[in-house]
Amino acid sequence: MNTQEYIDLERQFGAHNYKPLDVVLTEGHGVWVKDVDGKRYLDCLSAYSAVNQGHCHPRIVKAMTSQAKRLALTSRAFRNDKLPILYKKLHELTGYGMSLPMNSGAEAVETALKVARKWAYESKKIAKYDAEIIVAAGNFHGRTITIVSFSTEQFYKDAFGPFTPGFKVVTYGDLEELRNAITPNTAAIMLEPIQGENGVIVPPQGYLAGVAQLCKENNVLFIADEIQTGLCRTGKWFACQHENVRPDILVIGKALSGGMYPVSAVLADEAILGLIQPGEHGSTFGGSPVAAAVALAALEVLEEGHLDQRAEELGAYFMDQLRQIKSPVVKEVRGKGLLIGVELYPEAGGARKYCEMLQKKGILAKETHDNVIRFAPPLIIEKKTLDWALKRIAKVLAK
Ligand code: IF1
Repeated sequence: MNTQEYIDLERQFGAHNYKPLDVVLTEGHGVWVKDVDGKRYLDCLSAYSAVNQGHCHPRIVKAMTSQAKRLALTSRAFRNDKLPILYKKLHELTGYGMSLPMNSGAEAVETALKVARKWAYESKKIAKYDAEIIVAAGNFHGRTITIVSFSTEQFYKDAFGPFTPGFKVVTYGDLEELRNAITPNTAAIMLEPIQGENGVIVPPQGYLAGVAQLCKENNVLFIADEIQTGLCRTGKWFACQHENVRPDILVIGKALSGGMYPVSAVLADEAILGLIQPGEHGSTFGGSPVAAAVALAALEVLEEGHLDQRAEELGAYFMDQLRQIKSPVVKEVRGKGLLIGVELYPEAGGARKYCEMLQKKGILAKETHDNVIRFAPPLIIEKKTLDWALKRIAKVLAK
């Protein structure tokens, strides 16, 4: 079958909840992917930062296939011999006392919200059910009904009410507004350290540290959604570390499996995560032997390849070179590490068109909102490959 035949089949029988670029991929190794017509592309999206380690990393593939042959799933009704090893690894890497494994990012966010509410009632002694959780305008935390309840993007929620109460929205980056929004009933504030979906929005310097300080002063939990920014993407293991912030609850996913399998987790100390009692929360697949084996390998690849440093160095280079491109359409280049947004002037006619031009030149990138092109290649990318891409990006942006 050729590209068009796959697209037609998908259009006929698949729900139309996406409008992907018209490229049908069939293979991927490292930073390169290949389509069904045999054309090769540089992946500059990394499956929204799930594939930080590169496509089909041999070590993660091996961990997954050998575990799949041995024991794939026990459910949490029985124990398995891989999950404790992952718990220990997460503790050693992050210092958090405990973790709770789930599958998708949205499930991990939901888990963090449940944990924060339980902490509010049992530890902070907020009256049931008065707990409030503060979130930021422009947030993206997933697609469940509770999560879209506090989205500020009408399109994500409009058709899906009634909504879950208990959330309050403040302007991202505005500490004063946050200070005024906190009440004795505030259980937590949940933020992305960089807003990915909102167009790679980096908050003002000192914002995250300020949020952490406000949380401390008011006995409020700081939940960091590092599903996209975490695991080396921004040049540190976690983006909060750019401001020396240690969130009370850390939510991770995506690259926790190197893209091999959905693996997410919520990390916190025992005073918080220890409140969850048997039966209060769970998942059939979360923490399966395959998930744990895959996550362990994915973490080892990040660690041993020093992918945090690579992201920092190559990201600085990539961003600097992007800024030097003489283009009539580029308004701003921003980001951290290898999470980069190139914002175009609205008069340019939308980022989608530019992503399609990049596709023709062998680069896959994805627009976010209308006017931002996101560049987030796997962190294993080499400088010479970035130079290859920059030449082509410059040509496209010159138009
Ligand atoms: C889609 C965007 C990225 C996330 C943060 C939680 C989740 C995500 C910070 C939920 C997921 C996704 C999901 C994907 C596209 C994507 C995305 F374009 F929508 F904005 F990455 F930037 N927190 N991000 O970024 O994780 O449940 O999907 O595992 O189409 O929804 P999930």
